Amino acid sequence: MRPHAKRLSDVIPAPVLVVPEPDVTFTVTPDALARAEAGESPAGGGISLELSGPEELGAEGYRLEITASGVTLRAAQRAGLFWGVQTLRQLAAGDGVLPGGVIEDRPRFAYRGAMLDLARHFFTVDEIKAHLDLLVQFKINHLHLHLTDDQGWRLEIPGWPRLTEIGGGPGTGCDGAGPGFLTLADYADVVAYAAERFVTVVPEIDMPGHVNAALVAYPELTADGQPVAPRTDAEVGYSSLAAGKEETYAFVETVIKTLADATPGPYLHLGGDECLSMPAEDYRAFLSRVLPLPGKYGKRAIGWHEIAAAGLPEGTVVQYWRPEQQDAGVDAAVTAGRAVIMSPADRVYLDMKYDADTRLGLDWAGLVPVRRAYDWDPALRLPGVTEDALLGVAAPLWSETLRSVADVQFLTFPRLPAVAEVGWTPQAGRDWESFRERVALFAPRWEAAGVSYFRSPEIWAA
Ligand code: TNX
Repeated sequence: MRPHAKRLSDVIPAPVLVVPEPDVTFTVTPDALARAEAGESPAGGGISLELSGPEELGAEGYRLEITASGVTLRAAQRAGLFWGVQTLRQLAAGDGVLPGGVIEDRPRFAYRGAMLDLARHFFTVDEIKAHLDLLVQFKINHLHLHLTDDQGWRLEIPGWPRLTEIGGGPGTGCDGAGPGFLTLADYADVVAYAAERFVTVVPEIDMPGHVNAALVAYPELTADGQPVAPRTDAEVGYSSLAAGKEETYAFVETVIKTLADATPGPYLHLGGDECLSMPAEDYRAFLSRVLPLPGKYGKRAIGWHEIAAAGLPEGTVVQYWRPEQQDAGVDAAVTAGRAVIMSPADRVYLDMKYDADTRLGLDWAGLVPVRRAYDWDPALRLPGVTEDALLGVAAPLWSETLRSVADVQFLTFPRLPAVAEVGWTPQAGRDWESFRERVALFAPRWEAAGVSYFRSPEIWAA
């Protein structure tokens, strides 16, 4: 692509309002930016942070003014200042020169999420933090951790030590890749690190399906009390908790209470997907007892959209994912007042291959090139599920085929920036050609930072 002078609009996600002031620039230092990011006021170096209005830009909005004599960043809340600094960082990339003018910005949706699957392959605290640092640059504000599945159980639960002794095993594949688990202290460390960056951690314990690791650790949780074998393959849908056993509910309540106590954020994700080995009435009976538990401990339940088959307590959030299930009762949940997170696999699953040659990932929901992740409107995806019902948009990354942080980055970039813009920028302010040009500018930055992004031919000529 032809090199061009920096433009005030070269930001991802695209801001709501950009008014450039031609021929005006201001130069910032990395130091001043770091102080601004830490919320230090005055940040020095000509950057001034003001925690005063504009109220109309909401809890995460900000107003940025760049003149020849300095930068003024205003927001009603500290989160807005933090997102404003992410905008500044993108504009300053390279030489520190900021193009002059005014930006006014606020998100379309309150929930802009990314999910990392620690169960199929474990990632350490440091790896999770480094990943988060890359996500917040695009104003992602929820980090969903998929902590348990058939192949692994990755969170310490006091009183149930075999979960992590046995369930902290290899994950998918028999190459020994990916063992480990988070102690509660590790989890608190991640949660605190995220909170400093205005990111809410959403922990997921998947139930009543995807529980083979728990059943291996505690055979008393199986329907007949018989031991089951550990699994490292990528099959889904074969395991379930026993809906008819009281032990099940004692276990589940301990887990949910542990999670609620450890999680300052408002959400607990209870999974609920792919319970293919459980009769439908057992599934509903299980959920009718379990979905109210987060509320009992002061939290809101989130579940994959299969939970819409059950009665949903007030405050429950439904996360839509399966492309072919256009009519899974999500619209009825919305009519009953429940909120929805949009994660259609054929648009935002970061573990889908980009193209037929992609060496990682899956293709059960089709190929997801960058433009496919970008060019859609979450408010038009499901009949009866319109803008007002949407809490937001989230991009899951399942880790069956992942073995390293480089693998995570390869599937995440540049698709996550596309999804971040879907979640932040008003639909009328989005345009693929514009996104393509803006995301192209990240190649040298990712290269300098050692981020192994996918050099998509949709964006970069071969
Ligand atoms: C479906 S998405 C699953 C996961 C797999 C994923 C792979 C969802 C709620 N369940 O168990 O890892 O497909 O793409």
